[in-house]
Amino acid sequence: MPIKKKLFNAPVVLSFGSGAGKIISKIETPQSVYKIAVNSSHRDLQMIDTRVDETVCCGTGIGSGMDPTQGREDLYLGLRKVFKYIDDACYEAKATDVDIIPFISSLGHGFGSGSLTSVIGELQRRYKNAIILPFVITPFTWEGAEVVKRAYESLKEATDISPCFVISNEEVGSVYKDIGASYDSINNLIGDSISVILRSFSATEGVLQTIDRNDFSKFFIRDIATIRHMRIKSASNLTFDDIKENIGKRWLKIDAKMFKPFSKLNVTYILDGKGPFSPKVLQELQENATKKDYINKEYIKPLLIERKKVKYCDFVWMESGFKLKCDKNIYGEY
Ligand SMILES: Nc1nc2c(ncn2[C@@H]2O[C@H](COP(=O)(O)OP(=O)(O)OP(=O)(O)O)[C@@H](O)[C@H]2O)c(=O)[nH]1
Ligand SMILES: [Mg+2]
Repeated sequence: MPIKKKLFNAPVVLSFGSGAGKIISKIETPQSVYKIAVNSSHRDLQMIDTRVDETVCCGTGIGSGMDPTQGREDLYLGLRKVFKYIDDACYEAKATDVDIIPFISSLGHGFGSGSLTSVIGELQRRYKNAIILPFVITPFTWEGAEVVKRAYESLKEATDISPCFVISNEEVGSVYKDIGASYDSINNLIGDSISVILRSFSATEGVLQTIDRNDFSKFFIRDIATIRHMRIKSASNLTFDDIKENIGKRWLKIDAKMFKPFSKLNVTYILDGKGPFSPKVLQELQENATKKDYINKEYIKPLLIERKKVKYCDFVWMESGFKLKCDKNIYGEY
C-alpha cells in the first residue's frame, strides 16, 4: 500500500534533559512519529519510559550533576544510539529524506544545557537536508541567577548555529500560584503546542494551503522564535480580535529586555482543524498579520489544514527573528 505523502517528513521528536523528558511524555505524536527521550539520568528516564517510544541513557546514568561540561560529555556517550533510533524511525516511516527534526531541551542544569549546541551541530552534520528545530525551555527566575546564567549561556552558544524556539517557564507559569500544581499544567500547555505543530507538519489530508521546507527555512531565522497557541471551537467565525484576546502572551521574557527584534520579525501561522475556513476569516487573518510595521511582509504564507471529523480547531502563531540579548546587565556580572 502506498504511504500517504506527508507535508513534512518528521519521523522523530527528541528530548534532552529531565524537564524536557517530562514535556515529551505529554506530547501526542501522529502515527509513525517516534518519541525518543535522551538523558543522563537513568531514574528520570524510567519515570517516563511508558510514555515515550525509546529512551537513551547517556553516560553512567546518574545525571550530569548540574554541570554543562559533564552534560556535553555524557551526550557523546549516547549519541550513536540516538542516531540509530532516528535512522530506525526513518526506515519505519519509509522516509528517504528527513525534512524536520524537532527536539526539546530543558536549560539550566547539566545535561540539557551542556548538550544543546552539540545536539544541533551533530544533527545538522548527519542529516544535512533536515531543518533542525530546537524548542528550548528556559528556567524560572526563582531558580536563581546561576541556573538562569547557565541556561542563557547555553542558548547564546546554540543560537550561533541555529535559531531556537524559546519557551520560558517563567512566562508560561506566571499565571499559576502553586508551583507544585503548575509544573504539570505547564508541561501540558507546552506539550499541546508542540503536538499541534507536529500534527500539522505531518498532515496528509485537508491541506488547503501548504508550506514546504524552503518556505519554512525562510521563516525560521536567527536567533529566537516564539509560538503562541490557542484552541477554538471552529474556524468558522474566527476574528483577529478573538485571537488577540485569547492567545495569551509570548512565552518569552521580553519585559526583562532579554529580546529585541533583529530588524523585522518573520511571522506565519497555522490554522488546523474544524472549519469552514471562510474567505472572510482568512482575509481578516492575513490582513492583520501584515498590518504591523515590525513584521516582514515578504514571507507570510500560512499553513491551512481544514479537517473533517474533528471537534475543534487550533491556531498557532509563530514569530521568528528576535535577537537574544544576553549580557552582564541582565543577570549580574559574569
Ligand atoms: N516546564 C518544565 N520545566 C522543567 C521541568 N523540570 C525541570 N524543568 C526546567 O528545566 C531546567 C533544567 O532542569 P533539568 O531538565 O532537570 O536538568 P537536566 O538537563 O536534567 O540536568 P542534570 O540533571 O544536571 O543533568 C530547570 O532549571 C527547570 O527550569 C518540568 O517538569 N517542566
Ligand atoms: Mg536531570
